Amino acid sequence: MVIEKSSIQAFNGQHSALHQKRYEYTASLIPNAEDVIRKLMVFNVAIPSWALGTGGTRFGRFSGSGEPGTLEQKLEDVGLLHALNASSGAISLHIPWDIPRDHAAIMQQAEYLGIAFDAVNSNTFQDQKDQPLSYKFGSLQHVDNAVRSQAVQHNIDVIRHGAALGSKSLTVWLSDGSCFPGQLNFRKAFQRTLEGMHEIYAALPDDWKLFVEYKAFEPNFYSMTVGDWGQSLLFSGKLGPKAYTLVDLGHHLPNANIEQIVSLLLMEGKLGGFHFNDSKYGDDDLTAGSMRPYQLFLIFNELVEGMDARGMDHARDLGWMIDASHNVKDPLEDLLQSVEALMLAYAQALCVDRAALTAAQERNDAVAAQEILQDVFRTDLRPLLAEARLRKGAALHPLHFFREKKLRDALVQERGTLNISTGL
Ligand SMILES: [Mn+2]
Repeated sequence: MVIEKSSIQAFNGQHSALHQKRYEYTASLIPNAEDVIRKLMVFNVAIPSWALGTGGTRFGRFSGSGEPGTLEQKLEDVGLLHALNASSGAISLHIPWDIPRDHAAIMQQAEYLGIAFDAVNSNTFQDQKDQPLSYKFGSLQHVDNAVRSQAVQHNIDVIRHGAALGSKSLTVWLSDGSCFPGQLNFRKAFQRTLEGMHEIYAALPDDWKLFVEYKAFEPNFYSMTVGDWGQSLLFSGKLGPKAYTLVDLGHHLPNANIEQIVSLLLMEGKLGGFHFNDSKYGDDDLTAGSMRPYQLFLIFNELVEGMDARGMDHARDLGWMIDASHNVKDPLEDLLQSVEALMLAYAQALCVDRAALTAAQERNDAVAAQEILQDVFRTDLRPLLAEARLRKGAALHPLHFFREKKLRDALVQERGTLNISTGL
């Protein structure tokens, strides 16, 4: 399904008078409003191919209707999101759930939709049909060299698929670890994993990055072989300059100070990218910004400060991805909400009075520092986001448009009710 530009323009026309009023007022409050809008216009968050269908838990999955059943349909869905918000111009593929059959055709479709291929993701946390050896006791950490080789080869295959599509990075998330004390020799598991990672690293094209994602627990409940940012940093440091740590917001123990982690990884030049989501308890895979919007803002505040300190390009130098699972919401509506929350947190971070904050820090003025941050956080910047969309020909209110035009009903009409998406 392709959204006609004229349909978006007509929708925007209906809402333009109110938007103009709100925008002018907001811009009058923000000294660098034009700069913020320019940066928002070039910022994109990659959509994971596995989040376009309804997700599930180990207890059940309640599939929706009109889900994308093929990679082509997944690209169409991302194209639809991007047409509405102008900020979802990339897709992050998961192999083997989304193996392209015809790379050239897929690239042509993506180009038509204005979609780039972000990081490709390998999967050694499940056994696939026809796979000779099992990952039940890990992949790269496995005591059996044959299992480790199989996992290495899979990652190299994923790189090949990505390279054929113009991807520039591989994300490796390992479920390796142990469920019981004594099950695993931690040091040997680390060393075996490192050895495998070296082989994968050696297969990276020159202009590629390897993202080492960590997770505190689940599916292993006693130890994870890449369990936290320190362990990930150890791996990425030992691997070399193309290896980076990837931060998934849901992969920490409760109350972790993620903004501080981000700041220090940036300082070391080892922050590679993000998986955005939100959580109340653990890896809950909820909509970004739905639980802790202030924390999301604080994370972006450190990102902007840290990237500016290193002269980095906000839009291009880090990998920005969503990693979420939509169990009860329409996946497309949920993704629109997530991207909006991320753009808002980014806009807020861009509006922080950096000089005033630094001055407050230098005089140990905790009260002023809090006021500076909370003043921005409590200012409604949504009109700046809408203005950035308007200037790019996207919808003033993507979610309203999606509902008003009954886009899910149209997808169900087109695809039927039984189409089930591959993914979590
Ligand atoms: Mn993730």
